[in-house]
Amino acid sequence: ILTTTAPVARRETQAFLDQQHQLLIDGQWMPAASGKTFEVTNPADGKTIAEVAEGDKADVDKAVAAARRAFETGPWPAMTASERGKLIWKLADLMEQHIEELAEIESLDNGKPKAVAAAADVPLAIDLFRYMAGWSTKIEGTTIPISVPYLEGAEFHSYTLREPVGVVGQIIPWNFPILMAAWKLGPALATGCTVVLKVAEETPLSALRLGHLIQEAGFPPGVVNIITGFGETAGAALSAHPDVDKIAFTGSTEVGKLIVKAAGDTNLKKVTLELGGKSPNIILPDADISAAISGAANAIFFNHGQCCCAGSRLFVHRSQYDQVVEGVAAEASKIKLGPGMHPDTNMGPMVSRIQQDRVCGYLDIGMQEGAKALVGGKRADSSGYFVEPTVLVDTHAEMKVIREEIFGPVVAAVPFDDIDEVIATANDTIYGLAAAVWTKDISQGHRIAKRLKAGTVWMNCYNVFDASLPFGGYKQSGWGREMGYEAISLYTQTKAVTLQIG
Ligand code: TXE
Repeated sequence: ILTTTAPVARRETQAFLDQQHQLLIDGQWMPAASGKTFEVTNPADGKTIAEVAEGDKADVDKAVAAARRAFETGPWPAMTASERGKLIWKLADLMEQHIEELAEIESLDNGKPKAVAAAADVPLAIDLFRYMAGWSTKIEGTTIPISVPYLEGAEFHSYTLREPVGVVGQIIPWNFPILMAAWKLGPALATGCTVVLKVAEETPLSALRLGHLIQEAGFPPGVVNIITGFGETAGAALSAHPDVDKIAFTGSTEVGKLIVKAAGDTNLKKVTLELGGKSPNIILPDADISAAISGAANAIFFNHGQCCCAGSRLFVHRSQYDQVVEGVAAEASKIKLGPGMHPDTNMGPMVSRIQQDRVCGYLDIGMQEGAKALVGGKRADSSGYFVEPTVLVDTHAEMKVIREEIFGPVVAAVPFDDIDEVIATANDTIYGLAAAVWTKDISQGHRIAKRLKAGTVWMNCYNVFDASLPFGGYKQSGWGREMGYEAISLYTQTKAVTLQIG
């Protein structure tokens, strides 16, 4: 672990952290109705960096009422699609002016290297908003020729309208705080919905900063409301709220199921879910081995393995197995752990003590069940929540480290002998978020891509994202898709209008 002191945050970042952090409801910053607050810590050293309002059901009720008002009356529904698009674009411009500050907030709050947040998280969020700003003016219905058998001779004109679903509750996790906020807010705003955003309790800060920029951009009050608070209180109140038309959730499969249940028990609100994964990364014998090795390391170690699409199961053809596994282990041992603010840090801490314990718990169980760590295998000795990048071998199909999502920098390597076998094993999971295949035989690659049960398949690459590419899961990795036109379609609903002519 890099022990030299990391640079302090810039003046504007520190000034933001020192503020009193409140809830954004109806265009106003306000304390929680209960008056409660909670502390936000820097996972690199466990120290408190900010204190935020602890919103719960009473605040969610207020926020939903504000979002409802903003959806039904006032400036937002009267705005043209072009005006909405301009506001979203303006928000992206404002974010661009604050990249460094947003990246620092993200690094201090989540633990990720500032350089990564400045090169990936924040620019991807900006790009998402611009992409979605473009969609606002392109949401169209169709005209449909109809002939009704029991009304012979009658003439009709039928068309569809694509209308916003309404008031949307959005619940996001801590692994990519600002990017997840963008993935959720972008399509909601482009389609004319209004939002109550419940951010993760571990990482509320960048979304709060975004809230200030949303106000600066000029969004009408109530269009975006931001609640900081806990899942069991604020999150649960939002998902059970009778006046919320849709919940968009990213998080654990376990909580995803609670959201579906809450929707079913209340108003059958629409639900989209982006949940866990246990993504297979398959290296065929003819692959470019050095590219595959660094790709496999990136697949699992990017964002400290705290990615829903992390390549956590590495399948390598037996003929290349030793070389690849040793190569990935060598990459792992080169990774410098340190505070996200340190310029030499390659990997920061886990987001929280809980997450560190969860990951280390999996490592312990894995070793008890017979797995061996070629490199890593334990927490790093520090007051921060660090876990050593780990490559596990000697695993077998029934181990927890093979079956369950670890959500840390831990890859389990498994050798295979033939393609049918590896596809069957790769698909032998309750999840289906992402998968990858490395080969020079492109036809073979496409054939395998078709057979993998996953919402994303990467070929000769990993972790490639674009605002225009739909992202989401097969099986228990979720419902619906984020980004691309699919996200727009999931924030709208279709109305069929029919006129009898003459
Ligand atoms: O997730 P939670 P946690 C997976 C990953 C990780 C595990 C647990 O395997 O180890 O989940 O992480 C809110 N009603 N992923 O505990 O609890 C919560 O406040 C409504 C995968 O952090 O699912 C937060 O805002 N909301 C994942 C959000 O749900 C509730 C990203 C996510 O928290 C709630 C994160 C409730 N009853 C974790 N309980 C991915 N798909 O990327 C909690 N929340």
